[in-house]
Amino acid sequence: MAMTESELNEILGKLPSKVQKNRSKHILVKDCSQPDQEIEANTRTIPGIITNRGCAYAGCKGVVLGPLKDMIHIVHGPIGCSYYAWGTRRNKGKTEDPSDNYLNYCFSTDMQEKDIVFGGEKKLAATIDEVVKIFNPKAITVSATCPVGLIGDDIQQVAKAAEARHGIQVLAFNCEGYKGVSQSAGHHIANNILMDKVIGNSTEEKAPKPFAINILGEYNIGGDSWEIERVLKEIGYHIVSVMTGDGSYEELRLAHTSELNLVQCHRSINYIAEMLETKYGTPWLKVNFIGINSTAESLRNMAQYFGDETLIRKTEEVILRELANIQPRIDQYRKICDGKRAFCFVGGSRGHHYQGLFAELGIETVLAGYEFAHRDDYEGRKVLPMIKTDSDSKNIPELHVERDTERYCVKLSPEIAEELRARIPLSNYTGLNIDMKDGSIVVDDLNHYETEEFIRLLKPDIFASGIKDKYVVQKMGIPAKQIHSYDYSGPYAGFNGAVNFARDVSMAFASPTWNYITPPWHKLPLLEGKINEGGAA
Ligand code: CFM
Repeated sequence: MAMTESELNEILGKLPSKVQKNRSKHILVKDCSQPDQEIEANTRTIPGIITNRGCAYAGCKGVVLGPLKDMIHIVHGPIGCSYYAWGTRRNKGKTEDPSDNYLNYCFSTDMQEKDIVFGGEKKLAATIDEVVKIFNPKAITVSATCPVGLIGDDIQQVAKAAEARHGIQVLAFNCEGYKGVSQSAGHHIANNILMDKVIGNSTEEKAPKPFAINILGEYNIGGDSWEIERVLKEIGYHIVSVMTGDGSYEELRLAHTSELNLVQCHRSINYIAEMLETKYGTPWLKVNFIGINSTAESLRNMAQYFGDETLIRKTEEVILRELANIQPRIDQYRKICDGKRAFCFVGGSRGHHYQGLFAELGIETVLAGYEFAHRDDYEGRKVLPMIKTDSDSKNIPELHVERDTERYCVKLSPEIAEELRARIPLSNYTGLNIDMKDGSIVVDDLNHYETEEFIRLLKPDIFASGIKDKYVVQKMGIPAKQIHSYDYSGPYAGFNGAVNFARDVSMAFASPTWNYITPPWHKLPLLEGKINEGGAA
């Protein structure tokens, strides 16, 4: 069931005119006859609107830095910022020596009122010293939360002095929560410093094995990366580093030695991908390891890039065996799922990535979108030159990298590169919009009011989103599939992950719980209000 413009206007019509004007630019009804539908994204949420977005600190420390298991990540700020980020993003990690893995810890300067009044620099320096004394880590990160920027603590200076004292890298990130309009700003801040100070910070010049790759934008949520790596290693790839799921400081330093960079989550890490290409000449390939067909296609594209006959043959062998292994189980679950309709609204990449997996189970995505992605994640990288920078995006320093005079190396001849670009997404991402069906809805920064209204009108069978909105959805009698942290489940990536996802979604449909809930539209009030913009009479 497609949505009409008038139904959309019915939803937006309840809002004050200024808000209506703003929100209408963030929502589109897919019209296949218009190839370049625009959507506004990465702009401020209107104050007062209940958004699902996070903050810059969440994107920097929580998303990009947090999964680096052998570094200690100190949060400089009040304890709440640490506590609520402690273990909630299920980025798993293993180390041979368990004492080299700090993922289960929570390090905070626990700023108090007196630190806000008199400054927190001394406390931060003492925290770094204490951390070194107790744990003796290879490297440390310091992430600033809102008050740090407001009171003007110079964390860069504190980090520099600590580096001199301890002889290890101490990286400071000015990722105060308010630095951008969402966590997206924090991704960019983290990307810049990792690129500037860690990646390539090693004397190694060559990977020890052929087919050396980095996996960018894969965070090992619920073990996703392990399932992807299992297959890649069997095919014959040498994984230099994963950024940053189950990732390590040591591996990151070697990332310049790879021959290809895979990009899973474009939103959070396209900056590093681009900078690696500029500095070392290593192209990146957009992959999607969510969904059976996308996984197979990504593997085939990788083999095409290397163009090695043995690798191509092995890729086909592995795909064939994996498909034979999972297809009977997928077919069983498909019987439960077939014909259902989903909303797929996640942070920055999964709103797109999960649609193929839903389709493989017979589930159609009727509404999708991102909390904080940019226009290129919707419309494709072709819009990059058209994106205007506003004062919020100017807030984040741009890192200008240049070609490394010694290490830059052309990986493909211009003719082969051009020929490949016509066939595979080499250094390109075409975005979410192109894959949406006619009449489906694309919403940027979906808020709670719109969530309820879209559910009431379109009545999806399942709502794939996150922890912030799942209870609202469930109370409306609709199963919610949490695809940020997967609640207690996963992995969902790769071939075996697809079976886990099919099982969990089928369980959600088959649960008798929903029979006990009366959706609110069965008992709606008869009186409806309208906003009186002239004020009360
Ligand atoms: Fe990338 Fe992510 Fe996502 Fe993201 Fe996130 Fe996440 Fe996400 Mo939650 S890095 S943009 S900032 S794929 S934590 S692992 S699920 S919002 S869609």
